[in-house]
Amino acid sequence: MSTQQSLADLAAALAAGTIEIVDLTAPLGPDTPVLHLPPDFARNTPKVAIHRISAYDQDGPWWAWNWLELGEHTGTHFDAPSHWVSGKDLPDNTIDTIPVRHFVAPAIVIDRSKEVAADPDFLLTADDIRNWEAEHGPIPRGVWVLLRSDWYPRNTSTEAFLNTDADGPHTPGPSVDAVRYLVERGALGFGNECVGTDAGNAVTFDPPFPAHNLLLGAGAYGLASLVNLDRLPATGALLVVAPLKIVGGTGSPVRAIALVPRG
Ligand code: 23J
Ligand code: MN
Repeated sequence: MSTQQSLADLAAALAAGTIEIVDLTAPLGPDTPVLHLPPDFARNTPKVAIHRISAYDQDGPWWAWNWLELGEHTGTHFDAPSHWVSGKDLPDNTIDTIPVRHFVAPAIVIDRSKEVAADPDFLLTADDIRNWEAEHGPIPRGVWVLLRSDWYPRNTSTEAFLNTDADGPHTPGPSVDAVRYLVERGALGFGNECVGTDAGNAVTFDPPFPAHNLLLGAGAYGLASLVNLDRLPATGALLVVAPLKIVGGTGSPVRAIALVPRG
């Protein structure tokens, strides 16, 4: 089959609905939960603000438009390698220099929603990933590895989403050995439904924040605050995640979508 035919077949399947497009993006607005770092690190991202410039009024009789106050690491977003000190000297490490071909890539989904329902501190281990591979086959290089936790319905409440008590935040993520294994397998990146790629208590890990430290340090990427992972198959989805081309940016909100075969 010619590559031209492949693309024509894709367009036909999209038109016929045999390939569905699933939105993996949370609404981006004043209610979007943002990360609160531990008190030692007092500077945090502000909440999203959407400022009206005009709305068919005296400031613009024929047009409506807004300007945004928006952190790079806000809502459904992409972590570039330059976000972490471990990735600061890598080539093409800022959000505007990442090769565009990395914005279209397959995804595999590891479902630990039952375990997370029983334990919000759940950590995905390397053995979990190896067990997934025993069932579904080896994870190819250059694919997104997504942790389905069914955490995303909590994103309508900052309190439920961050799930913080006196001991800190309780949200699921990868263990250090899981992240090491993903790097070894050549993953394009890791995606989580929570506010960041790392688990809530990852500041206590060795190294701290392993999904940030080890993946970004290896030139891989992160995706945070994903939604609708329960609508993806374990294998076979194709992700399109296009960040803004922020000059020197360390990350960006994205509109993340998945192409999923149906029927
Ligand atoms: C800065 C420091 C720690 C973390 C994060 C950012 C994120 O989760 C992020 O959005 O990259 S854990
Ligand atoms: Mn981030």
